[in-house]
Amino acid sequence: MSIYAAVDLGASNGRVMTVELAGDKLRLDEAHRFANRPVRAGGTLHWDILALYQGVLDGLRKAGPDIVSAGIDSWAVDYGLLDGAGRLLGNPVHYRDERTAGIMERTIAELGAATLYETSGMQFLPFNTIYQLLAEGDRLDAAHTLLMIPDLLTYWLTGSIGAEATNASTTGLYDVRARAWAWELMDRVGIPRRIFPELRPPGSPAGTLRADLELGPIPVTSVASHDTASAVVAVPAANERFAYISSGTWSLVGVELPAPVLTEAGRLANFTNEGGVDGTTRYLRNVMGLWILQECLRVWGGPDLGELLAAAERAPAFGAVIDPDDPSFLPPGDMPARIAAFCARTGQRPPQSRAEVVRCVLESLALAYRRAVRDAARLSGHEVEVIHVVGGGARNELLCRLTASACELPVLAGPVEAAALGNALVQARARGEVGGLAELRELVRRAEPIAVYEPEPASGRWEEAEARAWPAS
Ligand code: LFR
Repeated sequence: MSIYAAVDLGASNGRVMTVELAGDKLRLDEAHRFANRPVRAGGTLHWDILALYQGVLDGLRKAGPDIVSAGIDSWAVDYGLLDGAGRLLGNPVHYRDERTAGIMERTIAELGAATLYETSGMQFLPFNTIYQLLAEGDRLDAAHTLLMIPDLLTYWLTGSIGAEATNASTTGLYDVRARAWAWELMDRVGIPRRIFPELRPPGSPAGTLRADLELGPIPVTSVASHDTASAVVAVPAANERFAYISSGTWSLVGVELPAPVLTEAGRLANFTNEGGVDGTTRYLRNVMGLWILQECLRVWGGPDLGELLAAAERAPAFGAVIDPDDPSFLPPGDMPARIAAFCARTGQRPPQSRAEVVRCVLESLALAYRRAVRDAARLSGHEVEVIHVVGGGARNELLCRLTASACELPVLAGPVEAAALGNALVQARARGEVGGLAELRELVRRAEPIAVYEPEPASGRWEEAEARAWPAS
């Protein structure tokens, strides 16, 4: 029996889970959970990286001395910069900070969207690392090393420096076909090559815990450190013909492919090619996700989510719908007001009550999923028979039901802690305890409860609603 510690950092909280593997049995327990509270200081929105690191340390302590290894995954695109002595230069900035405003557009105007996409295969999101680095300006002069968030925390734990590949693939400075840093693209945009450490494939050793932590000489593994990559490892799929929705603050909606798809049609549909384990590609689109609902709850002063969802269930179906990916929903703020503004722009009566707002958000997400699943299948030629929903959103029964009906496909929901499971399974594999992706997925399928949602018969109402939120398409 082996116990792994999986550190999974999300946009609203971090978790340290222990995953026990004994033969073909898996057991998942939460050792520690802590809030991730971004801090606005001097007009810039930051991550509180030291609080996160402290949470990781507390969690590893609680996970206990019996763990055989540890690994960290987190959201993507964000980073810390180190000076030549390995000291952090400034607190990492949150990708939702507005310092990147206009930079993506300027870069596209200078280089052409096709050039950027051909190399990186990345969808165009204003916060991609490449645009954040361009926003740094001459602050980059002092930088010696760039470390993505999980690599930075790993460095503090072990002293070992490297760039884990699944997360590197989200920078926009990674050559998705060569699976290497895109040196020439860096030269063209003027980002110094010297700051990028050597790449590490997921599953690589990343040192052992420093002695001064007094946690024992536990090995750390560079897992699939982009949380979405880890979550997709733990999709309990029985065969390849599936789409996934990794559902948390974001919803990452797409298919798993053996190679990237770099077509113009895919670029125009804003599909991304992110690196996965075993050379797989996650061909997906970012859908704004439960973020919109989380921000509504914050603005409303934190009402009970269960009660609101029950009220949303009873609210009238197919009222107003929004395009969740409208740029107005990206920064933190008053989402109910922004939803009303979107409805006014598209000639719809805004939702009146909180329950109607929640219903509007969930139906709109289901519609965005329908569009993304269909686009993913069409653009890649990959057949989809079932949708796996993993992550916290798998708990949202109403959303899962709406998703099945909107997509006209069965939805299999679970596991909720997919990222932590995927994280631990890659560690187990690095120790030679388990085999290929199919075997990992079978372990999850046997161990974790999965809820099944069948679609309601097609009624034409989703098409009608889609035309209201996406009038141009
Ligand atoms: C999900 C996620 C997405 C990424 C977004 C920002 O947690 O990692 O995959 O696009 O966060 O980093």
